[in-house]
Amino acid sequence: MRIDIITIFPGYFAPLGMSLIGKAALRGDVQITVHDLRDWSHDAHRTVDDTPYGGGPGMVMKPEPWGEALDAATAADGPAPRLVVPAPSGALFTQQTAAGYAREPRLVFACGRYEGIDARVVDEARTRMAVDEVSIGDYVLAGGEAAVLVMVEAVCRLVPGVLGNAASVADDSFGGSGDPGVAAPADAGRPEAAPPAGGARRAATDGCGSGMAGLLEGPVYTKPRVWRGREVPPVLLSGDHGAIARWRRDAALSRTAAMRPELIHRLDPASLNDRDREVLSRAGFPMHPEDMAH
Ligand code: 6GU
Repeated sequence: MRIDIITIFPGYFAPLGMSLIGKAALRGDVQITVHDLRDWSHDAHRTVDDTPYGGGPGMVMKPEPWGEALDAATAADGPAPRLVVPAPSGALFTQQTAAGYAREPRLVFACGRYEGIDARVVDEARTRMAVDEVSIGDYVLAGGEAAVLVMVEAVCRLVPGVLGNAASVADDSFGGSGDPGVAAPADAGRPEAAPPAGGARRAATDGCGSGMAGLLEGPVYTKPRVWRGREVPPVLLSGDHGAIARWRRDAALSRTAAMRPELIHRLDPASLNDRDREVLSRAGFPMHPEDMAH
């Protein structure tokens, strides 16, 4: 996978040289290039912003440097990239979005600052490439850079070969959607936009892959068996893989019910067995199928 990032703060992306993604880049599993938007400005001050038409506070990023930067990014050989524009006004970036992006051969991230980028840049880009405007959550950052760091990490760890242990992807909270062996819905990779017809909101996960899809991960333990008087749950030492899997599912259901009750309501009732219903019922969820919103 090839990723280009366009920003006025190239130094912001130094962390991508570290850890998992840094090693993946050294191996050539991902190729990440960071570009300084000011390289496409044409005045001595390297200006990239101007005052907003219609008045108002702050500055707006000028279209000309962005147009030239995107021309350069798309002029490269190979498939047309998908352009990702981080913005708090965008559609929500989810694990499903990350899984879709991980299957793209090329991504270009365009980091806005100030009050945003002149809207004609995205309009014009849409005439020649796929464009997503994406938010990472309901809070406002000072610019797109931190959001792009988050998205690049979420995407790259799903690229085959990047993560040491592919099985751990399927067990993640929101896991399963990253499983490269599992067919994706046709719209995988599109950020969560309007709710699907019928008013039902799509689940945080795509519901495919591991049996834990749609649930948060429960607690994990390592040696020593007793630490400061606290024992590891004995079932984890039992060697009974069925009992361990069941314990982990109980823990995931309880944690999800406590932390993210809305995720319980998005579960497919058909994916729940009697034991699941018992656990959820103890966590305060009446789990008769007819009670469940889906
Ligand atoms: Cl993608 N950008 C900015 N500036 N703020 C955000 C965001 C993005 N996602 C959440 N807040």
